Amino acid sequence: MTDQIEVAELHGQPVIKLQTPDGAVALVSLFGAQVLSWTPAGGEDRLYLSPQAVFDGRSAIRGGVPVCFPQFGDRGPLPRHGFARQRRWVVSNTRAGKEYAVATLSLADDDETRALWPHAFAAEMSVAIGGSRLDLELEVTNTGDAPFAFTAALHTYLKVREAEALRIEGLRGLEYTDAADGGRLKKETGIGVVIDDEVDRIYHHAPPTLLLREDHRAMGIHAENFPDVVIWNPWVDKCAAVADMPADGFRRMLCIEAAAVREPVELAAGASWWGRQSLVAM
Ligand code: TA6
Repeated sequence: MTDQIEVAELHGQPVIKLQTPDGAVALVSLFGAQVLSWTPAGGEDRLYLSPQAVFDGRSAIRGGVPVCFPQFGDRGPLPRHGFARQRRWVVSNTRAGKEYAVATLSLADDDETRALWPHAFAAEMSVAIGGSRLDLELEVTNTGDAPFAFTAALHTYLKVREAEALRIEGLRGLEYTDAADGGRLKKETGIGVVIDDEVDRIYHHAPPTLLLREDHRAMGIHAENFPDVVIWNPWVDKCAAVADMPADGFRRMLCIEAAAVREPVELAAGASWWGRQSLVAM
């Protein structure tokens, strides 16, 4: 590795630490290929990591950017959000330059994954930082000889100053599935989505760029090849029922997830798919 990329530990779990000369830093857990922390140059950590997150190398880690693959949520027979977030990935590539640092982690099928999901695959998660940007890319290749389908998401937990005081722009006019209201299909009418109750929505055919506005700061969120965007905040009651989050944790987080959920991705033998989410701190 380079002096900008090193192996470190967080709560006893191995992480890759990426740094750039301008002061940007990210921590990526090998468990789940999960970004746990991202501080843009000259800024503060913009990802939420629950102070009650469990780091036992088995449980899903609450916060950062969990990789949901090959199943989003409960939309299928697999464990919730698939198995990728609870597998140990390996570092397959690292690169760094004056303005960037990037690490790629890989996961392939093995006896355990095939027992859950009988397909041969290779997944790569690339994490790049530099300046005010975080670029995340998930690539999936069908390494078997039969087609398969999957759903996926980058389940990004953004750290917010006060959930009730933010606004998400760019979703007006979109259809969404309201998972907090029995999965009803609705249409977004608000200019900006605000959080003042439980929100668990899958917006379809999302535009490539959204803006999260907060008091005195903002975040640009750009997605490619992920047609859906999931907005999630558990609010008071659901948050109280989440064991690895403090009771007031919902005030400090908002998930804005780049997702491919409504239409599963179909991959022919030998074919690859990739999806990307970029965050730009402002
Ligand atoms: O992406 C939103 C969601 O599917 C919610 O329904 C919510 O329960 C959340 O993910 C967290 O899931 P988890 O399995 O990590 O507790």
